[in-house]
This record gives sequence, C-alpha cells and structure tokens, in this order.
Amino acid sequence: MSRDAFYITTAIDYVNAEPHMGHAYEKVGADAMARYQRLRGKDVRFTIGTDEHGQKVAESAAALGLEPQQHVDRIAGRFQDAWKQLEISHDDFIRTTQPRHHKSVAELFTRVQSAGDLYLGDYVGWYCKFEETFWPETKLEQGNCPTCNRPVQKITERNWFFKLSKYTEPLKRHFQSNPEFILPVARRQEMMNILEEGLEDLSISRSTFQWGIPFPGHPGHVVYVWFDALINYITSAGFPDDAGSLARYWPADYHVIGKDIAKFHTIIWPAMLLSAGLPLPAHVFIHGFVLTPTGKMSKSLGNVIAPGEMAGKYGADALRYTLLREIAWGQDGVISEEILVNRYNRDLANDLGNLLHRIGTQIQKHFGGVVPPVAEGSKGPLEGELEQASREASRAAAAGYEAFAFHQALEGAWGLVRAANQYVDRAEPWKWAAGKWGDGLREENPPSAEQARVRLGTVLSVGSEALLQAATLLEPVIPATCQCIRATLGVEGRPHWDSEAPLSGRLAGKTLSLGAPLFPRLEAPARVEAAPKPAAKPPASKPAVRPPAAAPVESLGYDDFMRADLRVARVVSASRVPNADKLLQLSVSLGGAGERQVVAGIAQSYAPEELIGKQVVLVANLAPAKIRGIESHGMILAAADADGKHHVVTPDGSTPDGGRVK
Ligand code: ME8
Repeated sequence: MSRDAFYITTAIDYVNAEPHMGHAYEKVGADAMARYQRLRGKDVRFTIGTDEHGQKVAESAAALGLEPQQHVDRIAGRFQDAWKQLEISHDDFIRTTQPRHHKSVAELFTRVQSAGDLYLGDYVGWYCKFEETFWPETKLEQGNCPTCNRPVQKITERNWFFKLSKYTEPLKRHFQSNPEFILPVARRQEMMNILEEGLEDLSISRSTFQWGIPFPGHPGHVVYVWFDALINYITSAGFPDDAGSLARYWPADYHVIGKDIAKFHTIIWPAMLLSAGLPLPAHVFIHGFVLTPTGKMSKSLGNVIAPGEMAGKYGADALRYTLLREIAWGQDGVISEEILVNRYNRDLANDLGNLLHRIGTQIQKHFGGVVPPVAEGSKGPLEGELEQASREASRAAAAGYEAFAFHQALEGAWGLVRAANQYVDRAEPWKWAAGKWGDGLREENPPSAEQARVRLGTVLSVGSEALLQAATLLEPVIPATCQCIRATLGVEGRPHWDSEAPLSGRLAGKTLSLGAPLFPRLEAPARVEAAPKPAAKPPASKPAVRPPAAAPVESLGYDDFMRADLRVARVVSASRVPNADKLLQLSVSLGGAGERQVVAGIAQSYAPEELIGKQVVLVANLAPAKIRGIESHGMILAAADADGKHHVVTPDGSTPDGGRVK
C-alpha cells in the first residue's frame, strides 16, 4: 500500500435493528479518525455499510410480508439517513447484497478452495440466530447464547467447513510478531487465549434457508453470513477486479469494531485472508460499549437511544462531541440526554461558542467586521503564552487522535480554547477599546489613542487566529461547527493540520460574517447525571481506605445484604487516571454479562499491569458514578493492611468470570 493512503473500515451493521447509539458511536469514532487523517493530507478511504443476509433477516422480512430484498433496502436506507444526519464522511457504503460483493465472495471462495481449506462435513451443534453464531454445547451458558443470552437452536446440517484449525499456529505467530495487530493491546491476551485453547473448523454454509450468497458451485447452500460479511472489507477496496485500488488501499490500516465481534475480526477473518493468500490488516481496533444510566441498551428495557433523534434535537456535533468526549475509546461508557446537555452547555456553549461570540462582536463593533492587523512589535508575553498553549494543544490533540484516544485529543484541543478565553480575559480588550490600559497594566497616564487601537487590534486578531487553530484541532469531531467558525472568520478552503504556525495576524483583512450564537445555551435538565455526584473520595475506593477496625455498623438484614450483587470480575485493562495519584481506571469482564468500567482508588498499591488478568470482587449493582469525569460502574472490594496498602479481594481458586459472590 502506498504510504499516503489510509484505509479505515467499521463493522457493517445488521439490518435486523434500527440504527442505535452503539452503531453511531462506532461510526463517529472511525469518522473522526478518517477526518483527522485527511487533515494530515492522507488519501483516505473510509468504508461503512450494512450486513444484509442471514436467517434472522429472512425471518424479519417474512414476518412483515416483504421480500427480503425489499426489507433490506428499507432498513439500509434508514442507516444511510442516520449517517448523513451525523455527518459521517464515508467514501463507500457497502451492502452485502450488491453484485460487486457477490463477485468478491465467489473469488475468495475459489482461492480458499484452491488452498484445500474447504470440506463437506456434518454439523451438529447450536446456533444463535440473533448473533448469527455457531456455538459448541460446552460454550452455552445455562443453555443460552453466551453473547446475548438468547435461546439457541439445535442444528444438524450437512455443511461446508473452513479449516480454521489449520491457522492456529500461523495466527499465534502473527500475534507475536505484530504486537499491535489487536488494539488496545490489553485485548490481545483474550484472543491469544482462544488460540491457546485450539481452534475448531468453522461451518460456513447453511442449507435450511436461502437468503444469502449462493455457495459457489454447491446449489442449495448459502454462504454463512459472517463469512460473507467479513469479505466486505476487500470488496470495498476493489477486490477482485480493481487491482489498482486494491494495491493502494489493501491491507487496511484499521478495522474498527466492537468488543462482541473481536473473534470474528482477529481470528476468523485473518485466517480467511491467510488461506486466500492476501495480506492481513495492520490493526483491528476494538472499542467498548455505549451504555445507558440503567445499563445495557435493550428494546425490552425501553432505554434504546436513537442517534438520529438526538442529533435532530441537539445537532450532530453536540452528539458527536459527547460520544467521543465522555467515553474513553476501548472502554465502556454511559451516555444519556442529560450528559449531552451538560457537555453542550459547559463546553460547547460556555467555552467555544462564547469565544467566537466575544471576539466576533468586538471586531464587528470596533473594526467594522474586518479582522485588524497585528502591528509590528505589538505582541507581548500574553501572545507568547497563547502560542505555547497552541503548540501544546496541537501536540496533545495529534497524540490523542493517532491513538484513538479521542477524549484525550479533545481535552488537548480544549486546552487551546480555554487558553484563548483566558487570553481575552487577561488582555482586557474592552479597556483598550475604552482608551484605557488593558493587559492588567495600571499606568498613571492613559495610553495614546493610537497605542490603544493598535493593541486592541492585535488582541482581537490574535484571539481570532487562536480560535481558527482550535477549529482545525476540533475538525475531526465537530466538523460542521468548525466549518461554521471558518466561514464566520472569512476563511475559505479546506483546513490542514498546520496549527503549529505562530499567531501572526494571518486573518487580517478578512471580513467576518457573524451569525447567531454557535451553541445557544440549553435549559439544564432537572437531573444532569443519573449517577451520584463525584464524592471527595471516590466511592470505588471506600472499602479500601476504611481501616480494618472500622466503627461498628448497624446490623443488616439478610434480605438487605442479598440486594448487593457481588460478582467475580476479571481485570481486562488498567491504566492510571491522569493527574490523580490514587486512581486506576479498570475494565473488568463479567463473562457473558459483558464488561464494566470502574475507577478504583488503588493506584498506590498496584501498578496497572499487576492487575491485568486478576479476578476481583465487584459490587455490580452500585449506581454508576462519575469520578474525575470518568464513568465508574461498580466498586471493587479491597482491604487495607497495617501500612495502608490495599489488597483486592480475590476468589481463593478459579471461578467463572461473572459468578455471584454470596
Ligand atoms: O455485529 N455500543 O452487526 P451489529 C457500542 N453485522 N458498539 C456497539 C453496541 C453498543 N452498545 N452495540 C453494537 C454486527 N455495537 C455484524 C458485523 S462486520 C463484518 C459484521 C457495535 O449491527 C458492534 O460491536 O450487531 C459492531 O461493531 C457494530 O456495532 C455493528 O453491530
């Protein structure tokens, strides 16, 4: 692949559900990365799409009295509408029912068959139609699908098999020699464990229904929907006919997917590519899940948030910003309307919208709407500090984007927004405008009229340029807003990542077109966060800091105690919370019940890596809380020794993740 090309994909969404906030989160994150790479001058190809075959889709269509194709056309349209509303800048929207994809699947099959990796066999096992996944009996949990907990169907079919087992060792070698193939790296071990257990061959045809790609050369069989769907990534890159495009974009730089489908992307898909003699993608980035304050989103709980509705009500950028600011990519996080409104008012209206408004209105008032020049010698220490803040913000934002740490990229970029507001506060342009000393200067005689006007011009010009630079740093996440800022400042053309440029008055002479405020303040909802307010001491650390001989507590009824849902949880990832000596941010697995993010006050007792893989006890039904702006859902139990060092409570022997502690 040529070095200036950058190919990024997301999962293609099942058309058996309406677009939901989890889908939106993934598309917005990948979109931010695609936009960032474009700003950096890369030739980006960004592919999203819909996964349209399979038993579940066929049954949904039949239930509606529609032909499957009619049904998928309708739902695919809804996904496309939603992504338009969210300003997703994809270059390709692939649908697995398209002829180009059928052709690509057929060609890949020919290659896999030539490699001797297909055989006919009898499949006897279980199938989850909702997840479109085969399960051996040993993996079921209480007879249900271990991923979604729904009932599974027994299947006995003469099927085609793919020799997945043959690729166990090559994949292990690939994982070892490419330690960043799976990102975040904390996820790698989970997949390595699957390889260590040994892979079984995979049934890849179905013959009991017909809504799928006909299995090449074997009438009556259709290709297993996952085998079909994964191939979309090379179809979009140009496989098999467009050799130029394929050479340019394949292998992909990133497949961006959710944690529930990691095995398909890090094991099955790479094995298919190895079999077909095609190179493997550089990285698979696994993101966490969007939760609601009441837990997992689910239709039956009535807590599914429609992204289109939120974008319609608050604007796409407010939603995009909240999704990427609130949740650390790779971890789970909670989103709600209250959280969005809070972010909107605090960050977008108070900081960013206000900055544009205060600078714009003064340029309008004192310079007739034309950005004044920065006169020679009129810059002082305040401009030096602002330039320094701009360089730091640019570096922090770039580092964040490069690592998919969007919350950090935004925090970095916000450093410049805050610094620009402080600059205006400290430079006091309103005083210069009144013919007095600004910049905190207290001289006896007033400045000359010319001196005051020159300095006023410099402050407003430099301030507007800092805002323009911030708009570049924020472009990947809030593109419409940044476009509006550029247009207001009279700047045309596409932005480039050049924000290390000094603040030198390059906007001088531009005519402003100031419109309505960018983000008019919203009425704060009655309850801004579903969780309790952050306590001075994080709730997660309370048991750990309580001394062994705590004051006696009232006795607790048996029923009261049983209301506490204590679970065995395994630490999957751990990192320090920036600027907080005592806090660690952990992701813990509850087995089939998914993952949680918890903030625990044990950073002075454990290095993050010591905890990875360890089983701990989690109070799982504690209401989520925000600790240092990070969502913490649950409390990890720990006891302090005589020296105040914390020891997490851990089961004495191997127990299943997610098991109840009583
Ligand atoms: O899995 N939060 O489709 P899908 C964040 N068709 N991400 C979530 C989420 C949540 N609450 N719920 C789902 C499929 N996702 C297959 C993919 S790719 C060749 C085939 C993510 O519609 C999920 O992890 O069930 C996946 O990455 C994407 O949304 C589509 O999920």
